[in-house]
Amino acid sequence: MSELGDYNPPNKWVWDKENGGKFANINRPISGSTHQKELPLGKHPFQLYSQGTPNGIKITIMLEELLELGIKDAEYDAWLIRIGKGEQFSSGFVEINPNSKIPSLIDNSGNKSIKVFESGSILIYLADKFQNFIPKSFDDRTECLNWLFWQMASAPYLGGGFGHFYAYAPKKFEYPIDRFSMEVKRQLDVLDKLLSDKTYICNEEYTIADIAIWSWYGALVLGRLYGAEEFLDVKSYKNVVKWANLINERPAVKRGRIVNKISGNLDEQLHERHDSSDFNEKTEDKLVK
Ligand SMILES: N[C@@H](CCC(=O)N[C@@H](CS)C(=O)NCC(=O)O)C(=O)O
Repeated sequence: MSELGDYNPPNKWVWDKENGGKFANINRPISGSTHQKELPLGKHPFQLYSQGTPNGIKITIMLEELLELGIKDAEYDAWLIRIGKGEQFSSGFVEINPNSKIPSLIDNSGNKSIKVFESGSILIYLADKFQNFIPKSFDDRTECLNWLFWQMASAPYLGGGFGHFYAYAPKKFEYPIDRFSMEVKRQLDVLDKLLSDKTYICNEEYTIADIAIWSWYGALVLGRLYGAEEFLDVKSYKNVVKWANLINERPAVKRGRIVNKISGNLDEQLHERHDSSDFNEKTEDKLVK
């Protein structure tokens, strides 16, 4: 790999398998499965195949929020897909999501299985199905979806751009870190201004837009992403911090954010969730090795 500034792109790009970086062993320029393996199947209506990343926890938070409301039909099995080990490239996973990204969901509650992938699509699917966490009026629903899609579009800057170059790239390069810090701080400023006169993203109603944005920007300002609190001066976005702390206290969020999580403190990891009682038995023995 060349130093920054030394690279002259060849006429045709070729795949360098040894290019280093945290995800070099799983990144490939081709789609499809790498190995034959069926996905496990549990007893609940929803089968979630995921890892507790910011995109993954959007769904476990949403399902826990629905269960918190007493909606038993939202019961789910959360199976761990270790993306660092390439489990998203199994034949079973690719069958539900040809794009090989977590989270992916199967709804087995009806006559036929429904496959749902892309975290934003899954959130809308669950919100529409259970008529919760999405505004009822068309105008308010549109505003909620504006912000949900804003988040979907911002994640590649925060995660794929800033997070990748600040935390994961094999070397620190000023140019990309600078470019993506600028954009992430601009997005934090957008949120800070938005939240200056409202409790939640869409006024006084807690919605899937809050769930999606909290999972990324909430985690960032609470110091849980990339160790970048000081670098990005996250505390200066006071309205975002206040909103993030408010959502952090929700019981469903406390549960949902640890499901399928395999990093951090052991008491904040529940590798798989098949029953509400799993949260009480969160011991080392329950961790999937
Ligand atoms: N837009 C997708 C992005 C999903 C995504 O990037 N998932 C990451 C983890 S957060 C993943 O599965 N990475 C594995 C890989 O890239 O091979 C969504 O929101 O569902």
